[in-house]
Amino acid sequence: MKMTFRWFAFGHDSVTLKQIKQIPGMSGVVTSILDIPVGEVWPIEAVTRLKDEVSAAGLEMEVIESVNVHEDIKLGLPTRDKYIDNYIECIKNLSAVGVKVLCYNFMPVLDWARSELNYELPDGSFVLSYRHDKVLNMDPSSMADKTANDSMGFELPGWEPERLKQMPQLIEAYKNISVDQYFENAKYFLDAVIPAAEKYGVKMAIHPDDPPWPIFGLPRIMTNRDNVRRFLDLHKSEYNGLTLCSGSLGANRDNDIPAMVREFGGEGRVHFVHLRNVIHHEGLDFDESAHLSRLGSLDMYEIMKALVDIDFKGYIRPDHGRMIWDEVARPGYGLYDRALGAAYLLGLHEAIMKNK
Ligand code: DNO
Repeated sequence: MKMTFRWFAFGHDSVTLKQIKQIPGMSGVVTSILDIPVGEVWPIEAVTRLKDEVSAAGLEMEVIESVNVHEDIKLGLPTRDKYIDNYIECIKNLSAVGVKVLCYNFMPVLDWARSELNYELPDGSFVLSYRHDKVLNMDPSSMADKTANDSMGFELPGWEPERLKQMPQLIEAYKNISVDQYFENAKYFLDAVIPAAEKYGVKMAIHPDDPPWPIFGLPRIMTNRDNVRRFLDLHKSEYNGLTLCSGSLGANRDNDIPAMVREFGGEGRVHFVHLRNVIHHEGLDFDESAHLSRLGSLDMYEIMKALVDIDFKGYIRPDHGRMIWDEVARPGYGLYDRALGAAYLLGLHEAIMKNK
């Protein structure tokens, strides 16, 4: 497996490629182009520029996270075909510069959701946290301003201002879309895109819904083992795969992450793994935490063990870190705690390998 690090290109990150290169065991970065509006083609020139910048730093760029899916595709509107064609063009251009895995999500309107971006843990670090009641009481129309205030001036992936401004109308547009219809819309997308992914050698890896339960009455489908199975069965191909995110799926204490690694990874359908820990509280509430098993509710050893047992050959990355040592960075994506997370995960990996 290859250890990677998420990096926001073209001036969108406080972390530099030089710093990432110095983290022990890093093979490459997972990146994207945030400036291109969702639904448009990523031009070959921009993609090549990105690849050249990453290569010059001595790092690989084999995973992209994300090329977002236009809402018209998710809503199943007649205009979707144009956006699907553009999506395929993106896959083609990314393949031309050596991209092997494309992480994306099929969450309606919102990407991930939290009630706080800077919640203070007892150790004085700051993390993303989720209080279900607070999220339910959030006013979608004020989210753009709140997020801009809380995110230290960084644009958050999945919370782009242009997306947030349309939130109330978009939520309304989904009112009559059932979960079954939503799966149908996903199937239409997959049936068009997966043959192209096969042709260009880019494995699609859908990210689970974060958190993995419905919010704002929106249909959310990537939430548990059965729904992941249903999604992967919509189009049976190795190229219709999964980004297994321990923290997203793991927010629901009923989700057994090592079992999912064994089932879906064992079938060759997991191409990318996000590794982070969460602390479960009452009901659906949770906080993100440091990566160590004993500091959260997930057993990271068991997850890594499952990856070793299935001989996982894909990419992993330490997901969201705490904000520590007074770092000022994009919430969840500072340098220090993710670097500590990577070192810890590689340590687990080495120990498990030596005990095999
Ligand atoms: C948040 C991320 C997500 C993820 C997308 C993938 O930190 O895990 O924004 O990148 O859902 O499409």
